[in-house]
Amino acid sequence: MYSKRKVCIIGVPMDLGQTRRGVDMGPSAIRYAGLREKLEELNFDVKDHGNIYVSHYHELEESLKNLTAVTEVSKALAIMVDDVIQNGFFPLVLGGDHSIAIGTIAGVTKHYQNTGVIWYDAHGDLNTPKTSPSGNIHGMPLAVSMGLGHEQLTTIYERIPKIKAENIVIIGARSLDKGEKELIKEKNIKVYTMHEVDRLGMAAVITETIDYLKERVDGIHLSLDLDSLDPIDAPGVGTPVVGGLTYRESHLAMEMLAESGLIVSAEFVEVNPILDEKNKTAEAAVALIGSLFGEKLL
Ligand code: B3U
Ligand code: MN
Ligand code: MN
Repeated sequence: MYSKRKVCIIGVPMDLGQTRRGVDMGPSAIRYAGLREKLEELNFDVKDHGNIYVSHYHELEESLKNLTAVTEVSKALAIMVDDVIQNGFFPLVLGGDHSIAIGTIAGVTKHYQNTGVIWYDAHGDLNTPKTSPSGNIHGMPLAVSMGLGHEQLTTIYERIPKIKAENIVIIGARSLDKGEKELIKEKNIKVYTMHEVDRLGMAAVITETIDYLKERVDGIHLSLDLDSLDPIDAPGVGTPVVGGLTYRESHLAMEMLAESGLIVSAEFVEVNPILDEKNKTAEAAVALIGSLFGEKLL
């Protein structure tokens, strides 16, 4: 497990990276599901920084929705994450939609030369304004972190790119747009789609992921989109995609990542309580966070 037993929770009530309202309540739902208690049970020293301020003003730009507001929040989040790491805490960021990863990764990569990223998601989030079918920034954060996309987003916290293509592993993908598929091939990004998860099994996927990344990186950020899970296990997300990862295999993934000791930061995103069934998705997030922080069944 992590040498640091200190975790700092940062909520980002962001819903401007996509068009379905309600995901801004994600941080509250995850806290309500018992996040702090879970971490304290596991003997972590827990601090909760509260939420980053997100405005409710929606711009009506066509190509890149709410660019100004998303940029502002990303900058504020980057500063907060940077500060939290500086103070010796593990940053645990709660979304909010997945556009928040732009800020989280900007803050984390300040502290590592070669950050690895595990992108646990039904989607690739590798669109650029040119390839995006929606103009929604939550479909772009991984591309932005690779230095691709709108300058205003790629230049946050100066370092461009923040993440190298060879330091990324995507797990659970099953809804990739044409431009995303082309980018994956062009940059040779390592992706375990549902096909590979089914063929190899999650244990082998995580073993391979760790072996692949540990050679090249000095820390791994986990970016977990709850829509990676099957909608049966996580109904409260904005863009559910059938045929997803199960609750069980996701727990196994988190347990194996905990054992690796390589995860240095994490975010759990896209929980939308309005679309949820009795806080099931937020509860799944807390349970998975427990496993990521070393909770064992026995
Ligand atoms: N790839 C699509 C849809 C999408 C991306 N991320 C989510 N949905 N959650 C897009 O709009 O870029
Ligand atoms: Mn996503
Ligand atoms: Mn997704």
